[in-house]
Amino acid sequence: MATPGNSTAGLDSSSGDGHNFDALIIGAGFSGLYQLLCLRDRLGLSVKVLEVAGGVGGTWYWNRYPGARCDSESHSYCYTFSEELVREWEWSERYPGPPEILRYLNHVADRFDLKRDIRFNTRVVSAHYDKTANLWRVVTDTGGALTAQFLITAVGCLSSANVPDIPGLETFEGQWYHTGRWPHQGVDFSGKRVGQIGTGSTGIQAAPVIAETAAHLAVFQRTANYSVPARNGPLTPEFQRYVKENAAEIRHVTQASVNGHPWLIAERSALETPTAERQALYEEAWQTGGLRFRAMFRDLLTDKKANDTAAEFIRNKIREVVKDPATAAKLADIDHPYAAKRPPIDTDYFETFNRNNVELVDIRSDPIEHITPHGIKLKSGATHRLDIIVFATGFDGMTGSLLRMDIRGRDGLPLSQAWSAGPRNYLGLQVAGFPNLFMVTGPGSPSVLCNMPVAIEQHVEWITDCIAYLREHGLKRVEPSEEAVDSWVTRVNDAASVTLLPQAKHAWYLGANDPGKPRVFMPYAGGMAHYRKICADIAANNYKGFKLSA
Ligand code: N01
Repeated sequence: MATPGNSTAGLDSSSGDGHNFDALIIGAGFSGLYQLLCLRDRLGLSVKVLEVAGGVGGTWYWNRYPGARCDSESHSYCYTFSEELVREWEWSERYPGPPEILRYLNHVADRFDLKRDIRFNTRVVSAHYDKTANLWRVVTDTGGALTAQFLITAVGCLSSANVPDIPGLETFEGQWYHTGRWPHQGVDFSGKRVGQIGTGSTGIQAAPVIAETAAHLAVFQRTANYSVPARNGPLTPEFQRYVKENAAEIRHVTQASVNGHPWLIAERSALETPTAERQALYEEAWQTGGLRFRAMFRDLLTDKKANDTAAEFIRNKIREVVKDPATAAKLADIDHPYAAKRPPIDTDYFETFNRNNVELVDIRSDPIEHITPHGIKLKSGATHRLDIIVFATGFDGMTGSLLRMDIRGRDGLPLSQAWSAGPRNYLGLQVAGFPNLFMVTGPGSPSVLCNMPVAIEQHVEWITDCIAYLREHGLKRVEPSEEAVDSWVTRVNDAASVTLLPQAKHAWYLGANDPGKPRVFMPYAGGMAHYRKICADIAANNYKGFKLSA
């Protein structure tokens, strides 16, 4: 990590005079805030963050839908770069909800005096690389034109809401909302007939809470999904003390683990464990709750037969919980391996279907034909009268927010063209032909397969060190070679292919929820700890695979 106070500001022409900066960062969520702190306070650069929202928080600024809650455990869903910060912040629940995460991020922003360098309510429209000046020229929707030597996208992996193109939506006379753009004043469901489309992590969190006040809730399910109880609750004083006293050990485990969680994947094999013992272990994990379920056996994501044991355990739980056998059968009719799609965790999701005011609508067998002024009509002709439609239909994941900006590299090459066959980059960090552009948790990095703050800290620190290295060596440009990109793309494909992850053909990991998107497995599935080592080795090897120039 670069040393604090190692200021090299002003080596370039940028002066931070309001238009020209050493670095511009897009986004003020977990990534953008920490990137600002590192570049400004550790390297002494002039930096500005451009953020479309009216406050810090990134994904948590927008995702305030009913039941929203992080499914990483709070004591690991935070920064670890400052021991004081870890010591002074107290999480109240096992899984933090948006209000608590937003309080935390505002606390961080205030504590490190970050807000003065963030321009809120400012959307980046375009970012073009000027080869002659070696600058990024950035235009915003507020009319501003800014330049910087370095451009860092900290736009999150799940920021571009995906509202499906269902005919007739414009004729709907009720209200409709996407969970990822939830109104900050909330939505009153009381007395309303609500239709929720989507049963991913979001829909599974939202349905039980919507059902509490809606007159009627119809959940439109295209793909049945696994879920394990979250078992949220207040943290005990003993646990809070444990977190403070063992902060270093917790950090060590999150960094050593495959998914950045504060536990390691067990070394035992599901197939080699006797049936009764295996069932007992699943039952124990079910009672404990949360994503730890996935970590019970080492082979759940690499061996279909091993995975089947977990899948069948969860299907049996669904059949046990849901009283109506026909509804239970539809909920348990899951067509992909467990955890091949992002595994949701829930609070009373399956129990919700035992309520009199909740109905499961199977749109796999009877798809939505169109939206009418008063509801949803299915292919069979069946209609569902609705006052409110909730789209829990996910995001244009990983590449959506990047491609929606008009980013152009050397000689005007649009990023959309460079990525026409899918995201091609080196380490998920840099794209050939786009000098000095860095992506925090971009496609090709572990990102969404990891507890995000762990992935973010690693990326931000790597980028910071790389920029420090350039400056220390009098270098002005960094970009990957085509060969390095080719070999990384192969490595990303190979890492996915030895897992069951690509078997979920409709997962957003593959871009499958967007009809126009190339089908490429986007995150790096080789594990966060392994990825961390690859990045560190490349840096130690004078940034092997990158072209550095004066
Ligand atoms: O989105 P999704 P999400 N007609 O894409 C359905 C993170 N997250 O917002 O599977 C009908 O997973 C789609 O059906 P199908 C987490 O990484 C984190 O739930 O494509 N249905 C699916 O059921 C997660 O993975 C937390 O057949 C349509 C659903 O909509 C990611 O966000 C909490 C449709 C979309 O599921 C995205 O989750 C929540 C259509 N045209 C989310 N289009 C944390 O706690 C889509 N669907 C950190």
